Formats: sequence, structure tokens, C-alpha cells
Amino acid sequence: MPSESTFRHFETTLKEIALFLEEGKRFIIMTHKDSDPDGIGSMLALGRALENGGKEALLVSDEPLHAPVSLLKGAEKIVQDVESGLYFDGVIVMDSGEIKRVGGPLSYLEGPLPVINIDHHESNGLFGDFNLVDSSRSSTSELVFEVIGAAGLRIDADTAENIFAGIQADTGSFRYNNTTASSMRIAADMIDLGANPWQISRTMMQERSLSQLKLLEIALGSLEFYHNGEIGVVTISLDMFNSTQAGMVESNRFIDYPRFVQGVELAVLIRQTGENDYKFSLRSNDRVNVAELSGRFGGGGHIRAAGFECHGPLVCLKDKFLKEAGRYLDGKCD
Ligand SMILES: [Mn+2]
Repeated sequence: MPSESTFRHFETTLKEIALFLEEGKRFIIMTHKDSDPDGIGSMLALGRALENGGKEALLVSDEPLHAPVSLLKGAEKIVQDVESGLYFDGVIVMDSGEIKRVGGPLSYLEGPLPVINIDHHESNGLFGDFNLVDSSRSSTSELVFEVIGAAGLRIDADTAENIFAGIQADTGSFRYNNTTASSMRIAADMIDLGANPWQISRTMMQERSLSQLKLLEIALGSLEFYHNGEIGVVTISLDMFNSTQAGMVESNRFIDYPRFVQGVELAVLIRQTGENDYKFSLRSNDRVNVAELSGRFGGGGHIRAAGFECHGPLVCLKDKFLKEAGRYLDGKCD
């Protein structure tokens, strides 16, 4: 539970952001790399609400969007480049714990423009001029709902759909332990405002591509268990991505396969991103603080969902990681 002073701080920041949005006219909005439905859904929701309120919002992602995020309402408006010479009143960064995770033109974050940082990662570095950061929220989409309300903007059906999609994705369809009464209430409000849960589920969770299924088939062959079955690991190499023509985002949920095996506390998805580059994604079920464990390797995230990127030969990286993870599982991590 956030303390009373944190809550007061949250309310003050929320009001400041609302005022800033009311006074400004044009905003540039971005999210993290390897975009997900919460990041993109947040951008689309706030962007549309601002436009409906007579403002302009430029939505930028430096990578082309893949399904399912490319199927969100309004995703076609997201551009990859920004024309030079455009003027903005502020930069809004969604769902990104740190500046180096941002998948957009960083020059706008390094310049004089005010930065609004809206996020729910525990490890958020508070890099903005306004930091609406609350790790007790299931998703950034929940925070966007608050911002839209505080700024007196309207939520139409498309906006509602994107907020719903973000909450649904980050709570694993209201199953993960970040699901709260508030996330369900906001989701229910979004249904009242025109979001269709069945359509969103079909689009976001159930539209499997053939390439994704082929990748899953090979990836499951890599399943390994360590530490008396408490650690479950799936490893996907570049060759596997190439041979199946599947993209990184298509494997985002593969971590749930080891995670929900009986006896597993820590699930790990290792993905190769370059010759000697790897991305480790971590999920825990009850005990291990994976934000802290990831922090030991220069990454971060939430208590139950986090990750880091590293460079080196896989055997060494894995060895080092498994040793450290074992200490966490044995409660010897101080
Ligand atoms: Mn999120």
C-alpha cells in the first residue's frame, strides 16, 4: 500500500500534469523498445484523448510495430520518424523505467522540453520533470486513465479499448498478482464506455500467427529446469527466430510455459538478440524479487516481472545468472 505522503505526492503530480496538458497544445509521445500492448495502448489512449480535446499529439516508435500491438485501434497513426523543425510543448514517455529503454527519438528527452514520465515500474529512475510513477498499479494504462480524468478529457470507445487492452495485457487477463480491484473497476468502466473484451481478447491474445506456433514448437524443446525444479528456462536463439520467420514480440508470452509448471518459482526466457547479445526476461510466482535480481545484472522491472540485457558467451552468462538466482531462491541474497 502506498503511504499517505506518497499518495499526496501522486495527487499533486497528477494535478500538475493535468494543468500542463491543459496549457500545452502539441505533445510528442513515446514508449519503450520492444513495445507491448500497455506501452502502445497508453500512447494511443492519451494521444486520442488529447486530440479529442483539441490538442495535437505525435506518436512515435523507432521500430515498426508487429502484431498484436499493430492491431490496436489507431496504431496506424504511430510514425517512425519526426520531421525536423517541429515544435512541441512537452514529451510524454509511457511505461518506460529508464531513458535508455525508450524506443523513440532520444534527442527530445535530452533537450529543454519538459518530460512527463508515466510509468508503473518499481525501478523507474524518475527521469522526468513530472514523474507519475506508481508501482502499485497493474499497468501504465491505469495511470493514463487517471491522467485523462484529471485533465478533463473525454474517453471515447477507441480510447476505452486501448486502456482495456493495456490493463488486460499487463495483468495476464486479470490473472497475475498485480490485478487489483482498481484495475478491474477501470476495466469495467472501459467496457461501459465501449470497449469489447471479447474482441480485444481475440485480437490481442488469440491471434496466433503460424510463425509464432512454429517458434513455440522449437522453443519448448529448449526447456530446462534447475535448482530442484524451481527455475524453468526457455532459450531462443537467433537461428530459431530466423528459421521460423518469427519476431521477438511473438515470443513475449513464452515465459508463461515454464512459469506455470508445478514447483517452478522462477521462470526465465533467454532470447538472443545479436551474436553475443542476450535478453533475459524473468518472472517469479511467490518469493523472488526479480526486479532486484535483474538489478544485479544492470536491468530492472517489477517484483514479479523484470529483465536485463547482457553481452558475452551464453554458457558463461547463464552460469553466472543461475548462481545468483540460486542464492535468491535460498534466501541468501543480502
Ligand atoms: Mn506496463
